[in-house]
Amino acid sequence: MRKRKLGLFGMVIGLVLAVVSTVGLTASAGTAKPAKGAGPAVKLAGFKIYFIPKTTTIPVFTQNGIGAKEAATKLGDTVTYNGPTDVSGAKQVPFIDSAASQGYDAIVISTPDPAAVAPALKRATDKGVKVVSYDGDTTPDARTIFVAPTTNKGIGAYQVKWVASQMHFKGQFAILSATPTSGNQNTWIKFMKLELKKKAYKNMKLVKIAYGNDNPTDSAKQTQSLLQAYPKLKGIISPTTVGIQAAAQELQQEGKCKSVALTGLGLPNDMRKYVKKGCAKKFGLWNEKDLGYLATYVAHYVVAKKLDGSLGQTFTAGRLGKYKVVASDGNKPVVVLGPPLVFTPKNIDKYHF
Ligand code: RAM
Repeated sequence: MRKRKLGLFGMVIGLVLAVVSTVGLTASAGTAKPAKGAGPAVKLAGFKIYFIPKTTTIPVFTQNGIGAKEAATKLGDTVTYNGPTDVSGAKQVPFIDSAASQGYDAIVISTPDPAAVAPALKRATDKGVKVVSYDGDTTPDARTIFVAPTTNKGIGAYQVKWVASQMHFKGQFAILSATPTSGNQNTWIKFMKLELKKKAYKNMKLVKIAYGNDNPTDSAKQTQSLLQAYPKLKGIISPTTVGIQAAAQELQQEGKCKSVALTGLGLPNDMRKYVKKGCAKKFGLWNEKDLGYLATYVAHYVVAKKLDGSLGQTFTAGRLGKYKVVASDGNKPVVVLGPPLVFTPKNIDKYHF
């Protein structure tokens, strides 16, 4: 989480950046001149970062890529944004291998399948590439730091609270997730189940966890099946921007927006028309541009050897301010972007992403 005070480390980073800007470093010339008799030149910027989303076809990741490029411009680095058109860990592997063989300094990755990408990430690490995961984490041994959008516990608990208040703490509800291997969704679901143990939810029953694979067609089909199999269904939590949008469309088509409460994680631009029709009254997300921006700053500092995953290290991520490397909800080392944004019919028009 952010910390207010600028510590010694932040000042050192500030000094380094000041040096970088005074010597006018560009993306291709980020090398500080060594003093006479000193060791080899230390690269301060001009890093090549390969940014690999779960897929290039989901707007969330486009936003992450925009934020990543903004950060790179600020830092004097370059970002290549590329990934598969399917949501598949196996299909991310060629992108990881190509980053490693082309001499990239760092890979920033969100994966739908941690086990599928871990061997390739370790191969890349062996070649000297630094790995930072964000959004969809890898296995901890395959990356230096994970950049989380918000705390897992928080996002799990919020989604349960949002659905509960709309279904008056009573009745059956289901979860429509992404792929069954998706680490971020699985972790959030784990924390939803923890929240559900509280007394307040004793009259609510989670009847099914369905998987729409972060694919619009699969997600729509899974929503249809849920509505057929559970005619008394009172709520759906969809912790994926693809799932929640497909579920909203389906509920609207079936005329069930009033009887089935829908919540989860969605993009305001995807959800606006459904919110206006009363098909989603409260859901959340975070600023996806900022998430890509923060992950790129973390990758930069890892390559620059300013961050190594030690807990307690602090750094300044440009316009976002100061952050700290922490242990969060049983995972470490993690940098957490911040609390989620909550969208309602009242505020949805303030958000345009
Ligand atoms: C989808 C993806 C992504 C997740 C969001 C909430 O876009 O699964 O990983 O963070 O939903």
